[in-house]
Amino acid sequence: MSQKKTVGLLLLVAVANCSFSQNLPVDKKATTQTIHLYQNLKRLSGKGFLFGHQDDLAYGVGWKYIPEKSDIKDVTGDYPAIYGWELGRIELDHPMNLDSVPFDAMKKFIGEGYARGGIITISWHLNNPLTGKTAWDPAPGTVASILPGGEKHDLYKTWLDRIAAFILSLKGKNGELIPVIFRPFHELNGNWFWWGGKNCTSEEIKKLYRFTETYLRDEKNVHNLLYAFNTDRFASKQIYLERYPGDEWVDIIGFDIYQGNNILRNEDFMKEFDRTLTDLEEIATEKNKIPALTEFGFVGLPDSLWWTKVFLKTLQPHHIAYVLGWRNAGYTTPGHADFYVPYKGQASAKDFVDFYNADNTIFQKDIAKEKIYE
Ligand code: BMA
Repeated sequence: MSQKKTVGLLLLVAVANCSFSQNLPVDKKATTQTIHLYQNLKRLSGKGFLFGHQDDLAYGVGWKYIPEKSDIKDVTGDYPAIYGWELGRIELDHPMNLDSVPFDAMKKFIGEGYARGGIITISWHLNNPLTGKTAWDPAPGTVASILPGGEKHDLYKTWLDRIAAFILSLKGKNGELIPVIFRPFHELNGNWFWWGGKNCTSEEIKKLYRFTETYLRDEKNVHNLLYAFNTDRFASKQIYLERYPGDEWVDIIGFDIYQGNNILRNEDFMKEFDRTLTDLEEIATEKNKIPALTEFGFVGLPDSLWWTKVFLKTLQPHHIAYVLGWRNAGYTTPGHADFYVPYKGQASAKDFVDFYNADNTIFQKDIAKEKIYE
């Protein structure tokens, strides 16, 4: 081959490599199914958005652990496309998480959702490693204490060992590892968690994010994770990016937003939601990341038309890959509603069916057709 031809061929390979690598997750050793999940999430972002629900198969309003039951299925006849789960307390080797979901049962539910062609995402409200209290104990110095050189660093590594063991135990029917969207240190711009806002510096949390990922990937050989970076509501793109660990550490970018707590009126919610979605999508385009609404909800769903007139109406012009409704804990104390998707007979259930039937919402039956792991 002439020198000219060789150079030409090398150039071609380099260009092909370069554009290909932009369509790969940040873990260079990600499993085949994880790569496919990433690429299909990207592909589907333009088409519609996947609907997800936290703890969907474990319990709902008025029930717990009934095989194949789901509040979403009771209302629509279909399961969600995304299943959210929570690992808080696994770090302590407890048999169940902070919401009393046994990890063994969770593993089974994860297998079921994956077998149906659904997607798994996992959050982690890990305890405070410095004080031994909960995730909501914002003691100063906690993040610094678990970074390399810190007094609780070795303890934190044992916690990550348990996370790794769980993630590596998730297998499909052919023994393949089940891909998981992992979103550690969520809502990190708020002040309520020990890893959040003013409770540590931006540099500290970025270091922690990078350490966590490096340890899981390079020490524990975990290669079935996509990494989701996620804030709470945010005031500007600049604020969103203050604690962002860097493009080479993140696959999915998202934020959490709730109506009911501090945004009461539909109009105010819609305005804020639309602006944050626009900001997120701009960042996602600039950085070539997948945008997602990593948690949302209107506590108790008092507005019977909320799904179509507020939520869908605002989402429609956007290109978010998925949305995750928070857990249906039920009526935790009499009269105190703690649920975010409708159950059968709930005031917004009928409207949720219209939402389900809209062209751009994707639930289980639709996602199964997409064969996202192939
Ligand atoms: C929070 C609430 C808590 C729960 C935690 C972890 O936002 O729903 O009740 O313990 O998530 O799932």
